[in-house]
Amino acid sequence: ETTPDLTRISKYISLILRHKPEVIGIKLDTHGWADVNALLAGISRKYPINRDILEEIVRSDEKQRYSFSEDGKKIRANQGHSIQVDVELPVTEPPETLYHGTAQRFAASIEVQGLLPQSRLYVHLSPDPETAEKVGQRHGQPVIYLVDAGQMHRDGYLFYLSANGVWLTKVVPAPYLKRL
Ligand code: HQG
Repeated sequence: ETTPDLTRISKYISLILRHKPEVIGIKLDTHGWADVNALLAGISRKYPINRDILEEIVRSDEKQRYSFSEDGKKIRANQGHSIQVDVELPVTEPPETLYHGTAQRFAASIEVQGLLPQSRLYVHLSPDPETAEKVGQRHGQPVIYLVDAGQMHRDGYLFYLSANGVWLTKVVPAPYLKRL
């Protein structure tokens, strides 16, 4: 379990590694990697941190949001980016059904437009309804959709599985959605 302080630092790391590396004046490479020493130097202007604390955050993260490179010199977010990076997600055959949790207030729009990636690179899908409910709760009164991933796959849509078990796809057209 991460302490509240580590959670705050982890949120800052998510901001940097997924959305705005410029807040600490660093750049991500094309595969989303940041230099660990540059990240530590940047974060330390705001929060006390060192390599051990960073390793503890990565190790204990309940969603396994980050990975170190094999040599330990680089770090990246496994998914969730809004900036254009290629984290080398493997194209993976999805299970027949995946789930998407969202808020009630988005339902009308989703049922017309389908699921769109909005500010992120992909639509995020969950492997089970319990996880989807947690994702939906972040936005308000949760609503869960069943995604006919098997049919999408047969129709040629690509699915990717992130290193931390989140399913990603570019869009989910409305006909593949069913409200749970
Ligand atoms: C909604 C968390 C209206 C969509 C989670 C969602 C996830 C539409 C919101 C990850 C729409 C975008 C991503 C449409 C989609 N009309 N609303 N046509 N299409 N939406 O946060 O999936 O803790 O970008 O339903 O666990 O909620 O950050 O996506 O409600 O894996 O690591 O637009 O973030 O992980 O919201 O969450 P988000 P998300 P972390």
